[in-house]
Amino acid sequence: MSGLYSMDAKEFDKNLDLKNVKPYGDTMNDGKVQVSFTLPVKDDEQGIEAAKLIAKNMGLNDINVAHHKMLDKEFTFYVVYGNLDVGVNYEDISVEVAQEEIMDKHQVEEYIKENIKRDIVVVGASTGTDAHTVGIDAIMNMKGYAGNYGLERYTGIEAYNLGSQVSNEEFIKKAVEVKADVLLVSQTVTQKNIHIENLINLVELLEGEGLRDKVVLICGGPRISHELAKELGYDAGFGPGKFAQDVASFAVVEMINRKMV
Ligand code: B12
Repeated sequence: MSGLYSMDAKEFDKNLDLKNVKPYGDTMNDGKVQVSFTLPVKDDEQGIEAAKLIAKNMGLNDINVAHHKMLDKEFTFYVVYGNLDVGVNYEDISVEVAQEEIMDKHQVEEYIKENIKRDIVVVGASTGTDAHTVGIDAIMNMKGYAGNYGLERYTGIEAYNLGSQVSNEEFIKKAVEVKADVLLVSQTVTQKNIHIENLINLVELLEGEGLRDKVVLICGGPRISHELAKELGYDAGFGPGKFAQDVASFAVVEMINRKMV
């Protein structure tokens, strides 16, 4: 065979360089990415060209608008493929995580029994104007999420899930009433940074009432990272792909570290 068909797989770059990691598409270091976005323009040739230029401004080469679909008369959705030439130094990256060692449900229950020696009280809610309940339910509800039981099922945890659109004042009132050890706040809507304002407001109210140091304060949601949570005055933050055992592992160890028992 000759030409294109005789190309040997060995000709492709196979070298993984962790000091310059690039997206992987078909072969190592090809830098292939897919991005999608909406432009407030008509779905026509001019719009497609605009989408290509946007991708170019993002630093992509070899650009291909793979899909364009009218959402409304003046709005179009684009899916664009391209190559990225620049990589990142993976070895230089360090990320602070809430808890290095995650216990499973059984281990958390044993930890509470052996170290805390009483039930711990957890109060959670989706606070402020936020109506999204699925995140806090995933962490707290008996049936849990994606095969991971929620805190309500844990022996040694007394869990109160207040639901959504709970004001910070109501949230604190319930926490005081049930003598909460751990507060869990879920925030999903981030438009105009509304989640930041609401999360900060809760910390300020807790500080005002002299309660901040008496609880383990944790937030979570699709745009929450541990780093952001710490910045806002929380003890920990959890984003997508985190489950009850992640939160519980952090909370029980934090209670012991802070001598809250
Ligand atoms: C379902 C849904 C709704 C439902 C909610 C119903 C309900 N009972 O929850 C309804 C229709 C009510 C709704 C309304 C709105 N929604 Co909505 N919604 C969604 C949708 C489709 C799914 C969210 C979800 O359930 N995810 C599944 C859960 C399991 O994931 P999660 O929340 O990330 O939770 C995980 C982690 O983040 C973490 N976690 C979450 N919370 C917590 C808390 C703690 C303590 C811890 C430790 C961990 C943790 O653990 C979970 C499990 O791993 C998303 C789009 C999407 N596909 O994500 C939009 C989305 C969240 N909604 C959005 C918007 C804009 C709205 C509205 C403003 C729309 C409008 N203009 O009216 C309103 C807001 C209403 C309000 N006042 O809050 C935007 C948010 C954009 C943004 N970043 O701000 C999204 C992203 C859609 C989009 N692409 O525009 N929505």
